[in-house]
Amino acid sequence: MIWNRTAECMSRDEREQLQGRRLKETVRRCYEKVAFYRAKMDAAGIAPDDIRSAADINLLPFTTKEDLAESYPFGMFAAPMEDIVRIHSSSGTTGKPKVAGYTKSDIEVWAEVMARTLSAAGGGRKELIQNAYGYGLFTGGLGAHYGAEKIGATVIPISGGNTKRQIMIMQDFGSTLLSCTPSYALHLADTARDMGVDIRKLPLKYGVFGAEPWTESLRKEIESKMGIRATDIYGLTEIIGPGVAGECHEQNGLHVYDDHFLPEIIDPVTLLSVPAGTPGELVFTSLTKEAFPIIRYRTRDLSILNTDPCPCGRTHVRMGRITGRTDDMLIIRGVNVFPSQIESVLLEMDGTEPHYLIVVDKLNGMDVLEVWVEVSPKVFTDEIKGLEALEKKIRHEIHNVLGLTVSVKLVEPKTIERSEGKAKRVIDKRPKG
Ligand code: DLL
Repeated sequence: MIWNRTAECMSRDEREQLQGRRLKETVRRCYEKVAFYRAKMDAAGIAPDDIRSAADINLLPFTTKEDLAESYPFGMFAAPMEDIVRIHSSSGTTGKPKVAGYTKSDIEVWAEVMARTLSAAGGGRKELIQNAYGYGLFTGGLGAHYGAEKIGATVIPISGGNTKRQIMIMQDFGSTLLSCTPSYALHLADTARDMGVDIRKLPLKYGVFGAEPWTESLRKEIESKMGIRATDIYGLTEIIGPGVAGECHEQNGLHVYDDHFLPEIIDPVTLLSVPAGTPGELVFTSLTKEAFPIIRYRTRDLSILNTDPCPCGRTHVRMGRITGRTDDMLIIRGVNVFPSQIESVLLEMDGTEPHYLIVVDKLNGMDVLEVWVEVSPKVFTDEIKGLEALEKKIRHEIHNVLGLTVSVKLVEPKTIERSEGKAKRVIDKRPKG
């Protein structure tokens, strides 16, 4: 279902006009209220009046994660604290967390884009939404919660974790839509199987999965294990949280809610904008946020934009699934490696489970990459010969994709730690610097 036909299906021209007007307001707000933007724009010789249309976005300087760290926690806020009704932050595994503030109007915008995302995924008033994104400072739980209420669905605010209870609730309440990270969805599916519950026979129909990178193969795996349609949802704390973009039933790219968030792709080396259809780093400018407006934010997420019309009728620009992050990219003996490339190989392989870990280290000055992968219980009980053949096959396939020789360690079922939120797939033990 299309939640807001006026906004989601307007003509490209109309939307560009709207983006232009909103961009002008945002730039003026930033310039007047945030010292950081005023200083940056002054240094670049740009005044708010120089911005006349959405195309003028190119004139503006970028904002980076480092800029946010310097203004931690509230330095980028453009509204007085008494107008800010909520604060969220990212987990901040590297350095200080990123902090976002919301006015009442920002919360309303967020609920709106989440309502669009959940509707696009299949959600409606009749759905029972088991929201297993974590509630708390993380944006996932409350973001999805407000969207679910806005569409009039029934929310089960179960949050992440307590996996067996999740399965019990799913059975007893008859949840029809599950929202969580894809890695947690997989863990839920496996736990259900161990409990003797066949999720495919339950009322569950839809999954709205995001907050971490996942591949098309993992989608297929989850869809078949759960008997659902799984769609991708993207977002980040700095822009609003979940709901910056979401997939529809076509499952062919995520509709970017570009009446609220203006996307660009840049070449991460030259920092120049590239046309739709060229892969690169995603950059977003918020168009309607009050408390924490943000201009040309470099996400470090790698994607591609697609302006072709979608058969669903929505006219938003679409972004491809995130293929990696500029800072996720491992450089192994000079070869660029994205964890998603390894995931795709593993998921195509018979005899392995979709649970893996990439361990990188330096041995005698050489980078070494080891892929740990769980084998399925059946294969594990096979003879050694079978295991050796499987290991060799994986090594060979990875070599085909990456052009790199890696070592493969087959591990027993259930030895790799399961995640209840964002999975950690890479352990880099190499000394920093
Ligand atoms: O993860 C917001 C979110 C919650 C999105 C629930 C979707 C669902 P952060 O914790 O700030 O916010 O992390 C943002 O997570 O820059 C990406 O690198 C990654 N990410 C988010 N969604 C996807 C996705 C939330 N669908 C960072 N595919 C982003 C790949 C994703 N990566």
